[in-house]
Amino acid sequence: MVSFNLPPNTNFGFVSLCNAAQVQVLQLIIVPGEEVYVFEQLGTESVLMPGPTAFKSADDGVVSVYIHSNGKEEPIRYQQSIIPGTNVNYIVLGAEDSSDQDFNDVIAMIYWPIG
Ligand SMILES: [Ca+2]
Repeated sequence: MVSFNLPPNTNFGFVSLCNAAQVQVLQLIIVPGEEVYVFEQLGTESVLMPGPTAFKSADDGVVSVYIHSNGKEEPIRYQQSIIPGTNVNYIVLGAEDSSDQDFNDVIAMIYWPIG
């Protein structure tokens, strides 16, 4: 699981895609135990993991992503930046479900602002 510090009470966008031979399950956690969104999909060719694409961060701004497949948590690597010359913040992350270390089994993006 990885956690990110977004600005509090801010609308943000989210999208996830899978490239894996095993079902991928992603939890987007905004308030642990209270506000958790689950995305689940199987697909090897950048298949959209269907679900909502707009959310709002909570009072603490912390947003966490937990990804698992076959009951095993996946390691996640990510990069956070701002599109140069704008105020568009983005986080792109990749997760690995087995041993080939391509880290594309789930690719997801969080970005803000939206609207
Ligand atoms: Ca892989």
